[in-house]
Amino acid sequence: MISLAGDVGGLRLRNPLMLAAGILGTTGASLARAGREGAGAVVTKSVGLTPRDGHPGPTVVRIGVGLINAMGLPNPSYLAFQQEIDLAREGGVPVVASVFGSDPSEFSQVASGLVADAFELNLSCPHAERYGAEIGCQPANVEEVTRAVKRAVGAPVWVKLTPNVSDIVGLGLAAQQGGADAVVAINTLKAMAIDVESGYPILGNRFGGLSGPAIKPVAIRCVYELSAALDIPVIGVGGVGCWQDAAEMILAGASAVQIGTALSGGYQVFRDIAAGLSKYLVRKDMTLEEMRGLARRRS
Ligand code: RRO
Repeated sequence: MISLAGDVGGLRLRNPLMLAAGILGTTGASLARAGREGAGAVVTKSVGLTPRDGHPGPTVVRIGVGLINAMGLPNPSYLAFQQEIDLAREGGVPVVASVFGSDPSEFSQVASGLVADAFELNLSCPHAERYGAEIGCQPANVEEVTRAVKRAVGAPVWVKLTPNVSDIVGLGLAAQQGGADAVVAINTLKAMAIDVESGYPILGNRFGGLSGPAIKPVAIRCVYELSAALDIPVIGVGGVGCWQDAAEMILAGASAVQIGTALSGGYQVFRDIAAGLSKYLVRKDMTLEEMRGLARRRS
């Protein structure tokens, strides 16, 4: 089988497929299992300074084209999370800690309090007051937070960007300027669902983040624009469920691909996508490197 191994954002990966943040990323056991089942790296659920219960339920609603979640950053705090990262390492692949905070100093305190193979800065959760996209929609904030965490930790720093802006490239350039080793695009799209019988919004938080097949074209567009403008790698995420979706991301310019909502179909998705990509590369007589960004060169 053709090799899918490569270097991405400061990490050596056996394949470019990762478990996305927020999906099966709360326990070391489920993260380790993703590694054993074929992921090239795993990203934890986002953790912050203090424990949070998250938003009131319902926190997830399935709609025809994906899921809308409003979990609300539930987490046990970074102080209780190192043991899960250590357990996750038993999966045999790099473990990326997703961290959030309300300002550069909170982000730095959380990241420097954890030992992980890399950090993914959540500057993009679409529905949490004082966190995520509320600060991450301003390029100056993205740059400042990135620079502070880069100073505070020795490991690679990735920045996960929000698509809920008119100019995601401006955010990517800010992350790059702040010293990011990669950007991750995209987090969920701000969304809402209403129950027509009761007339009530379905989610406890009313608003949530849309993921799954519906957002893939938005993610592809963002990866395409970002990879054309940035010198650092772009890691694509959003609606990838099969090898063709992953191939589309890579053709748009992604150096790696994260998989989230599709895990509802089981961990097998990693091996299925890796096998499909390998066969595609053989059929096209191409390397992964040659495939990356091909759609840009053909436009
Ligand atoms: O916890 C959440 O509700 C959540 C997060 Br941190 C995020 O980054 N994206 C999302 O859709 N939900």
